Amino acid sequence: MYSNILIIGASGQIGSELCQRLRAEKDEGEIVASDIREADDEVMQGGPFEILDATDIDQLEEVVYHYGIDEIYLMAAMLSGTAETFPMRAWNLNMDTLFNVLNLAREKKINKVFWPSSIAVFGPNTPRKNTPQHTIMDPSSVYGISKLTGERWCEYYHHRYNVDVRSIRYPGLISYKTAPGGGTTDFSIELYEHAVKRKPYTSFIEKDTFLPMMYMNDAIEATINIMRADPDQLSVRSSYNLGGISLSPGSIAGSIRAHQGLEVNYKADFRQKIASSWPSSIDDSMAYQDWNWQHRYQLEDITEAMLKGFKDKIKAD
Ligand code: AKB
Repeated sequence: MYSNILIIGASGQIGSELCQRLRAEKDEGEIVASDIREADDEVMQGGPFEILDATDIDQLEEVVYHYGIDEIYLMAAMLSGTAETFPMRAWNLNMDTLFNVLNLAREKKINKVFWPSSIAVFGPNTPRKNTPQHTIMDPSSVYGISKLTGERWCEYYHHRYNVDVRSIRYPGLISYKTAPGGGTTDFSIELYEHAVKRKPYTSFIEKDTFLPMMYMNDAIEATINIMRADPDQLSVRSSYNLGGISLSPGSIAGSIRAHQGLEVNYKADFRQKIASSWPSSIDDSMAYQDWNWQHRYQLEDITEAMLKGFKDKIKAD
C-alpha cells in the first residue's frame, strides 16, 4: 500500500538525501518535503515542498491534513556541537518536534513515525568498544541528553499508546551532497572537502580518536528498511544500535593519501570531550537479527565516493 510521507528537516544532511531517494523509488505516495528554511533546488523542485516550523503543532497539523500524510520522518534536530552553544534552543527544538509528531500518532492522525537517535546517547561510563544495545547510558552532551530522553519517550508511546515509532542510533554520517553543520563527527566530511580543494585541514578531533561512522547511502538504506519492516519483527522500540565502521581523523586522512596529498594539523576543541565520551565501535547485532541489517560501505568505498562526489560538485558550482 502506498503511503503519503512527510519529511521534516528536508534541507538537512539526512533529510535531503532521504527525500530524493524516496521520490526516485516511486514505491510510496506523495513525498512532501518540509523545513524551516529553503532546501536545495532538487528537493524544492522534485515534488511538494512546505516551509514548516515543526515546533508549531498548528502548522504541522495543517500540512498533515492538507496532504493526507500517513508517515512522518522527523529529521530536524540541532546537532551535538551547536547544541553545546545553545543548550535550551537545542532541547526545545529536539523535544518539541518529537512530542508534536508522537502526539499526532497517538491521536491516530498519522500511522507511523521515524525518529533518529544517535551514538550520542552513550557516555563516559559506557563500554567504548563494541558497545552493546543495552548498556550504561550517561550522555554528557545536551544533544545526547535530548536523544536519550527522546528514546525513552518513543518506547513509552509505543507501549502505552501503541504508537508505531521506529528509530536508529545513527553513527557519524559521511556524505558530500548536503553539509551537516554543527556535529562532532563533521571532521570526517571536512577532511574530504579540504583534500579535494587542496587546502590544509585543522582537525578539531585528535588523530587517533576512533568513532563509529557510516556512508550516507547505508544510512538511508537502513532508514527505509526499518520503516518497511514488519512491526512484529521490531523488538526494540527505543532505538536500534547501528554500527558502520570505526574511523578516526588519522585513518580517514591515511585513506585519502592513498589517492592524493593532504596536509592535516590537529587542534582539539570542545568537541574532543564529546567525542571521547562516545563509543569507538558499536554492536548492531540486534538490528541484524530483527530486520536483517548489514552495512555495505567500507573505508575505501567511502573515500572513492567522497573524493569523486566533491570533485563533481566543485566542477558543477
Ligand atoms: C553529531 O556529531 O552530532 C552527529 C551524531 C553522531 O549524531 N553526527
